[in-house]
Amino acid sequence: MKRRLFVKKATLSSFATLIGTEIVFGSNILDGYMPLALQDPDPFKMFSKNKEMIVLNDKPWNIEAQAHLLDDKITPNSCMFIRNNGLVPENIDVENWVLKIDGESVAKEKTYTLSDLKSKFKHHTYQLTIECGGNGRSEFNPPAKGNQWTVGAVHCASWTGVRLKDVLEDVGIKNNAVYIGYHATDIHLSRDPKKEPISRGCPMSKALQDETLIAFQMNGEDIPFVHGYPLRLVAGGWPASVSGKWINRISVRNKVHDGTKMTGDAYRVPCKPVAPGEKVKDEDMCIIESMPVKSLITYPKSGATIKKGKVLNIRGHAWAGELEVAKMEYSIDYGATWKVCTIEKPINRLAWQHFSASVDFPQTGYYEVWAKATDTNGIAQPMLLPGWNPKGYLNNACHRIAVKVT
Ligand SMILES: Nc1nc2c(c(=O)[nH]1)N[C@H]1C(S)=C(S)[C@@H](COP(=O)(O)O)O[C@H]1N2
Ligand SMILES: [Mo]
Repeated sequence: MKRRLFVKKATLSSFATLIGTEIVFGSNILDGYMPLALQDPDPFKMFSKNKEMIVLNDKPWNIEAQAHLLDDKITPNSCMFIRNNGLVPENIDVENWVLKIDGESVAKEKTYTLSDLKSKFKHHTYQLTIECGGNGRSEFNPPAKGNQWTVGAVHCASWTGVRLKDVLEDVGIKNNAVYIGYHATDIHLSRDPKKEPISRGCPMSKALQDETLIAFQMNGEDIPFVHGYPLRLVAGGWPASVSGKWINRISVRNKVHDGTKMTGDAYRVPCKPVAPGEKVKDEDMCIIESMPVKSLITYPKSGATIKKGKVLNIRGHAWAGELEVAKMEYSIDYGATWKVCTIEKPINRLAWQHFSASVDFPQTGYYEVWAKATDTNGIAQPMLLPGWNPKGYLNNACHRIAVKVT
């Protein structure tokens, strides 16, 4: 009979630490065996996320926040939603990481190491609202396929990096440049190395804005692994899919970038409104650019109770894509009347704005507090679901919370 090889004492004790309790009969465990309790990765531990974050999918990882978790003015990593289209990169080699700038519209392609980027160009820091185009998808009817985001696929962290425009200037761009497209090191779900999970971009006008960065820091530290370490494109106010994570190449194109998820129904909506469920011709679909005006009540958490005669201090954030929020209002009577909230200026362009109000209730009972933002073009959030589209993008309907006055 073959001799049984038991798991080493040190391994056993590290298993016990990870599981958080003694492994009874652990000394009988065979070498090379992994306890079931450790086979299920814990995304909260793995990505340092708040335990109240909601996992929508584990392959790929898609995790959203809840409104009350987004109360901070600058979103911390612990409460930032995760949206992955593929598998996270394996074996990130920072020493040898390069960003290549190529494409039809560069004079001559050029590559930069991380230290080239950091030493050659001026650093800039901006707080940027980055919202998934599919945030709010769960409300659409007929339902749209994809992660059923409710309200938590938005964050506004502080990003530090170099301006894409400074790097492009250093490379030399031809007059016929139309669009940039990013490429990254994450892995297609099929594991086919010839396929990319996503490769999107933006027109030159957006690429050349001051706030469009090739970022290497978030909230003053290295970008967390799952949010794009070591290099991320950030383009605030546009669908978050433009903000490529783990980027190693940017192509300057002489036509609209045609990478994965730039065509068909992906991040495109009918150019003109259509009836729910209607088939839309490919040429009638338009790429989503600036995101619509939207807001979120982050305090209190929905379901709050308050004593009669007390005022309820509410607060939250509002944002409007490339624009600013000009007016913020709330209603406690389902939109029959609106009162104004205080709204702050953004800390910089493309950062969300903070609002607050003191709410009085006339009598005991059940209420809903609704919040409505209006942008500088005078466009307000709709109370009900806006225009249906095949993939359920751009739901900017008013956010609301339930309140009981007792
Ligand atoms: N390389 C790469 N970049 C990516 C994605 C991805 O899957 N791979 N997802 C995009 C989409 S659809 C969104 S909503 C945001 C999510 O960013 P976050 O995970 O940092 O919140 O990243 C974008 N950038
Ligand atoms: Mo997204």
